Amino acid sequence: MSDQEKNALEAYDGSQIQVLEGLEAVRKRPGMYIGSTSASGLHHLVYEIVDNAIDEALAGFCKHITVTINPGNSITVTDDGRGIPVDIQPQTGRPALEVVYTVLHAGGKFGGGGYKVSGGLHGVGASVVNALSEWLQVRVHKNGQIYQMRFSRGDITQEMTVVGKTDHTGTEVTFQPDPEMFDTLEYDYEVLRTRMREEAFLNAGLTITITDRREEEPVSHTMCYEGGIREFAAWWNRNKTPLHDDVIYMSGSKGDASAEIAIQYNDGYNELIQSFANDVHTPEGGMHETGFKAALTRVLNAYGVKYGIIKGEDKVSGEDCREGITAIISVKLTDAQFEGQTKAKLGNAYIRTLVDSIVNDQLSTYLEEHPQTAKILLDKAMTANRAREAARKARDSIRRKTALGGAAMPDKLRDCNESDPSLTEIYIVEGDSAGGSATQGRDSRFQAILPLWGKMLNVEKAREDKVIGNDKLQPVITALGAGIGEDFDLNKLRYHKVVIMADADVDGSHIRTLLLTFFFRFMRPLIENGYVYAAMPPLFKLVRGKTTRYAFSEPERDKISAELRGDNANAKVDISRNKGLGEMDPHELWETTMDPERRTLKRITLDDASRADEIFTLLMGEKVEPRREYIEVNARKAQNLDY
Ligand code: 1YM
Repeated sequence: MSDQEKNALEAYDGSQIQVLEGLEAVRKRPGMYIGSTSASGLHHLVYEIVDNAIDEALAGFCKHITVTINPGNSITVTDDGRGIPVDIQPQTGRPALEVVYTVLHAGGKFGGGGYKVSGGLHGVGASVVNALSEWLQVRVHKNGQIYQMRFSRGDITQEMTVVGKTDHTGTEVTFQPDPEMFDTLEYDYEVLRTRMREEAFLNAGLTITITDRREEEPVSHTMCYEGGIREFAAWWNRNKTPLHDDVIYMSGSKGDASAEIAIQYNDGYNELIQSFANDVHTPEGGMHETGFKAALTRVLNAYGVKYGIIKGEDKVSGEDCREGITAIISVKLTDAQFEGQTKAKLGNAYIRTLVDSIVNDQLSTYLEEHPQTAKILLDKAMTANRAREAARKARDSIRRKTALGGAAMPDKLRDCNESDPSLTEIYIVEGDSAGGSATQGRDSRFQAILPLWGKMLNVEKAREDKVIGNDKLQPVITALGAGIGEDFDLNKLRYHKVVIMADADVDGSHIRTLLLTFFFRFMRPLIENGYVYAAMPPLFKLVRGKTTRYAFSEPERDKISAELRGDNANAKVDISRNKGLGEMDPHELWETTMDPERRTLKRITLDDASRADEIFTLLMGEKVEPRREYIEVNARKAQNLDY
């Protein structure tokens, strides 16, 4: 920032605040302002307050932000910036601090003359949090004084008052979300930590400390990344094997807009592009991603042709160029337009041109200066290209076989009679003996059984052509009937419930993980549309006399045991731990695990695909150390592996 700009910012005081709307609107329709009143809305409150502190950091005045979850789930956010202005705002005759917290859309963000960059999507700010808080207290350290103000549900309960002296500047906000407004009041430390980590990566040099004080022993993490998004890209690859040591970093700006890009390839086959606009994640992509992809493909092809690596017609596709890529794209702009279903896509067309030209120029230069890395990337793209060709042939052959008719169904499949997919289920069962019980126990009108056995291919390490050709997975692909990879077509799916039935032991969780990895990588719409389930066999069987009951957890076991005893405390209740699916007789398996009236099915969701990618990579990838660490840390949870 130039000195002139700094002076302009310092001169900016309460006078620029604009008054737009009342706060009752927020309490009437909270969803309009924070998306929802579920857990996501609850967490959103924190982001709103933190956004203001981050803006202060972007303006160059704040170095350290803290976020604390207090006992009782109130939240405290502090920063060491200039402190919210406390002078009287001429338009309203009220202190600026009061206006910021009581008037909707108040704040420099909307005047255009204040901060250069704003979150756009999130700009609704402090007053919204105030309106939705049972109580809120803000303290401003400024001019050697501590100014304090308190509110309840948006109404002032304490006018701005000087409560003490101070030797520094900054803002401290504590709020208690209003139980009348939210479905849940329980903050999730990991959710907040993930978001704060992201903010720390996106704002190089900013320190963020997050602390959970709800338990006797506080938990705390301090994050500061001098390398910014370079470190972010390396962090995503931390459990993978990078193909080049240094992260490729590019940046540039035009007018008010700026962009940074960081790239590091790994030896895997997946594409991970995380893009942000004004620190807001844009999972649906948009113009910044489009510009990036176009330039990446162009530059790699141009380099390949120039040095005779790519010949004539053998150009590599965009997908080939992105195999194994981890890329972070972060753009900042004053007039961000968020589009799409969830407002998670950046629409400003000039950003495409900006990112394209940065990548075009700087990646070309990088490749010229790093011929070894250039060769690795070109080789990777060309191998991807050949594999894609092989996969296409393999898919074609599957398609031809399927087109020839029913003969193509796998031998092991015990199909059902019903043919309307919306009414049918397929149980993919671990092991032949469990498969046998399931086949006998099922309702063959609508339930199909496909047994799988033995050690399966680790799909994390295999390309699509290998996966299609694999003798364990081919029956799954054929039975589901919807193809694989880019050919995958939900309309052709033969069963609308795909149930993975495996034991609750280590082998079971291994096969479950393998299948889920496979679905995640090659049939993602299956998970996204909620067609995949895990069967939940009971953990305990309780018998008293002629009565048999099943329990799915230890607390439930104890509860049922007490129920069976009734008034008779000494009655004998036989409790056994279920050993495995294979040891249940067909009737038992039906009763406890397959009967739609009585079973528990757990739907597998992927509300955060990148997190799933992380866990899959950790569990399935090549590095042993992080996997062991993960298993150790999650040893307690591992008993019922949770996706
Ligand atoms: C823990 C939350 O809100 N920090 C914060 C907010 C502001 C300022 C500094 C600030 C901004 C400006 C000048 C300016 C805000 N000020 C306003 C408004 N932390 C937190 N720190 N001086 C201080 O915009 O130029 C809104 S937010 F509108 F009053 F200027």
